Amino acid sequence: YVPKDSAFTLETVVATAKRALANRQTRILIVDDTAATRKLLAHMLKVQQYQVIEVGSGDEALSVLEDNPDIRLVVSDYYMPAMDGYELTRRLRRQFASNRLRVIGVSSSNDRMVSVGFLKAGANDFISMPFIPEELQCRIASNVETLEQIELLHNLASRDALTGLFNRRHFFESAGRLIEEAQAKNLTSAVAILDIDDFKQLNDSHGHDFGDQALAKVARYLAQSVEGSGHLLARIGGEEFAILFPGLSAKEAMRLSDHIRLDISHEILLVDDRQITLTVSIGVAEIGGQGSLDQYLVAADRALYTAKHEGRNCVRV
Ligand code: GH3
Ligand code: MG
Ligand code: MG
Ligand code: MG
Repeated sequence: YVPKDSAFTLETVVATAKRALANRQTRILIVDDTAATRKLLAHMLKVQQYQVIEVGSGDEALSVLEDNPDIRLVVSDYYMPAMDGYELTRRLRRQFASNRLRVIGVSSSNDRMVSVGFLKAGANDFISMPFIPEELQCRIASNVETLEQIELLHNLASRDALTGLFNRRHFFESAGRLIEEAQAKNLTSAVAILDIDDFKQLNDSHGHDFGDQALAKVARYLAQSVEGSGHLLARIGGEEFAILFPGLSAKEAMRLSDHIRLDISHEILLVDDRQITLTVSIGVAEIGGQGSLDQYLVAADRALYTAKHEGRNCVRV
């Protein structure tokens, strides 16, 4: 079920991801000690609209990759004087999983074991030289497609189907890293749990589908309020959302949360041609010391309980 006219439905998320993938020019690194081969490979790929970087050794390849994390594919020669293609592939695999970086070996050796050596070292594919241009292009395209499919799946797995917001799984996966980054700068973070007030009543009076659409509207509204802020928003339960405020104190998070609360209470939501208003209650907790995210969420949940108890449509810490 996809709610009407929400900018954050799963369908639009998928469409946006696909468009982004189609527009992105995949960056490819070519590693070969022979300049002529390098140029030939680079030319064949550039005519296919790929962005190509060329280097002459394994060491250069490693340092270029370090500076260019957006390189997604490496085409490596086998025989090179200092570090051969197997060794480069093994080193790459220690740093980058196959779902992040594809490696394709190339060699003009007549020894068919070279392709086996590359695959054993962790390469995804192999091309014999002299290559047929179509074969090169097809193998590159197929590896790029695999990367794109992985990215699309990753995107889908981190989203909630009704609202298109990040889901609980993604929230827990990402929050830890954001909190640690803030801690490294000696900053606290804060977390808020938002729960729609009397939502059961809305379902009871208008039906579950109507409730779903209202939820999608609130989600869209929340997404707009955190857009570009660096705050992490997710739908963590039925009509519950969480926002992580990395690097903020509870006081700052409360101020922002109260803005959101007030704005939602003033917003007239158009659901199924009906105008409704909703309110939310919010519990905030500061993330300071060594506790786990779970513990802080429990604290935020307690604050939320207090907010509900003290009349709803308010923020408590
Ligand atoms: P309170 O102000 O105390 O939060 O009251 P409430 O009615 O919102 O709270 P309660 O937790 O008792 O009920 C939440 C309701 O939200 C129950 C459930 O039917 C509804 N709900 C949860 N997830 C969904 C959903 O995905 N779609 C719809 N339509 N309703 C949902
Ligand atoms: Mg060579
Ligand atoms: Mg609830
Ligand atoms: Mg509720």
